[in-house]
Amino acid sequence: MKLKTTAEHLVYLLGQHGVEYLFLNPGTDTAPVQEAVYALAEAGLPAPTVLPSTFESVSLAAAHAYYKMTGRPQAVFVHVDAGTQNLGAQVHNVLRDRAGVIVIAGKTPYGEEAGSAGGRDTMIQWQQDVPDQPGVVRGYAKWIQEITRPEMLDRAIGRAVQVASSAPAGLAYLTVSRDVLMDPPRLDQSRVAGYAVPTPAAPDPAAVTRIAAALAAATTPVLITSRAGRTADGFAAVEALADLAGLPVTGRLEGGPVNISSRHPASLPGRADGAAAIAAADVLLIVESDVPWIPATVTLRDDVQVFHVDPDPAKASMPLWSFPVDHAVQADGPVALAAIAAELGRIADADPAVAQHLADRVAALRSRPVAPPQQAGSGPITPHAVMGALNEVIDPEDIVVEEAVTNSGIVYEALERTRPGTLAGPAAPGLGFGLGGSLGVKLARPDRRVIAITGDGSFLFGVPTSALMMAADWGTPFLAVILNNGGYRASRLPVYDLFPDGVSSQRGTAVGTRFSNAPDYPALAAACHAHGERVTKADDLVPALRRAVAAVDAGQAAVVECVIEQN
Ligand SMILES: Cc1ncc(C[n+]2csc(CCOP(=O)(O)OP(=O)(O)O)c2C)c(N)n1
Ligand SMILES: [Mg+2]
Repeated sequence: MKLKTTAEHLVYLLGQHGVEYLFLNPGTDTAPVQEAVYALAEAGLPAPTVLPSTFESVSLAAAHAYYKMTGRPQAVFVHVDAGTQNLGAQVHNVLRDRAGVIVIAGKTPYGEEAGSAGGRDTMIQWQQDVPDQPGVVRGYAKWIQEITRPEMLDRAIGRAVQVASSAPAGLAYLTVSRDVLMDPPRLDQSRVAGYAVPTPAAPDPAAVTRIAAALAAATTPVLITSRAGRTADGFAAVEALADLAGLPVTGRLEGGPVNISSRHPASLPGRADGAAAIAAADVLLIVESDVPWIPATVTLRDDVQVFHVDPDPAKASMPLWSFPVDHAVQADGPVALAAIAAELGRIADADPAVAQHLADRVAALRSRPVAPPQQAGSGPITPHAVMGALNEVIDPEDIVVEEAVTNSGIVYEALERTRPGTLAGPAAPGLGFGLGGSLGVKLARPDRRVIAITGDGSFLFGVPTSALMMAADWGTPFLAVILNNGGYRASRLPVYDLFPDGVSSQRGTAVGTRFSNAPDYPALAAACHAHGERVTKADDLVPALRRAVAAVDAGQAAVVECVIEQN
């Protein structure tokens, strides 16, 4: 194998470590990498597919979403400190959603003498030399490394993939200067094998027995989970335990996965229903939920037993985290849930009284009234009407990327999502995930239709010009449904809450929260090669969405602006 530069070795190694996509925002620092991509192709050597990006936060959201769908970290190459800064709030989302991604940033060259290969040759290379480039992501990255010598490369890339993928998964940040990328590669001791990613942790058997026994004896147990449904196995385990134990399931996270079918009798998607069930619970089983309830609004029973299962139950990345926990178990949520269900099944098999008790709880859950699916209806458009129209137009297997902010609750209550893996939001509040996230989902699941449901503010945070351009470039069309309420409702309501008699309440508005010069969204879509629609009446939702879906199915991105109440 003939590799001429460390850059060629780097790109080659990424592929050898299972990285399928390299999202690239090039700059002066990436010249050796750009040449490497063509050189490897010319030599017929395998390498990741390079996807050109025109905004870094969009590529990071795509890599984040790709990890959510596949469990495989991808690489985002950004330009020195400036490109790292443009990753923006998406580094927060990666941390909080435990997404494995590798960010590689160029570092300004060290060499400045004449003839230094890759050394400094423009003024900006002094300007790019900042005291602490990794400091930009230090509060969010799981692991940081600079590749200072060609012989480090194997270890750096192997470790980056290993660390990014290990639970809790996260951001691995590598920097490498252009002169190191130009160095001859060190292939003599190259090793790809031996960077095993730990398998998901199984729970301590004694803890499983204790939790199963508590569930067997409980009267009003509740399962709180925000992300156990992140895998198909986890989704199955949640439903199996709910079916066996008559266990209501709450704790859904805005932008989180489908943990339980919206048609399942144990599903409690409403915040108020969830809070009431938690307050009445004698046993709380928290599985992979960072914020199981809001302490200011829920008072637990004095005799409640709280079990907490998480790959990282100490949550050291959250300085203030003081939810009361009686028994903490370090384990993968889906694995633990399956083990708990199996153990509870054994207890019930051995004790008819327990079996009867569980059957009674299941019967009580099944007797709860389940509302019929939401429909579009007619009249002015409400967020409920949009969900009703989507219920009619989209397929159960379509994947919805949710970033609906103040309408997020309505998405979970009114949009039917019955299958695992059909919801994929950021699961964290750094706005701007929706569009890039949809690109990543579509890359990972080219056979599925992808639908982003975003607020108008979130749509703009998603850098739509870049994201729609990238959808056309990458061949990853998606539908963006904008819930246009004329601005930032989420930033207005807290002003009214804190100052019910304040000036803002009296004026019926709050500074900085209404868009008076919003773009013409269908025109914006058209300018970016996408199909665009504006809908103002509920009756028109279904036909407009059908036209948009047809465009997406034919390979074009689409934007449907739904004009809803500006309250
Ligand atoms: C990157 C980023 N900037 C600012 C915020 C603060 N913020 C939270 S919600 C919100 C408004 C979102 O507007 P929109 O998507 O239209 O949803 P709406 O509130 O109208 O439902 C803002 C600005 C944030 N979460 N993330
Ligand atoms: Mg809005």
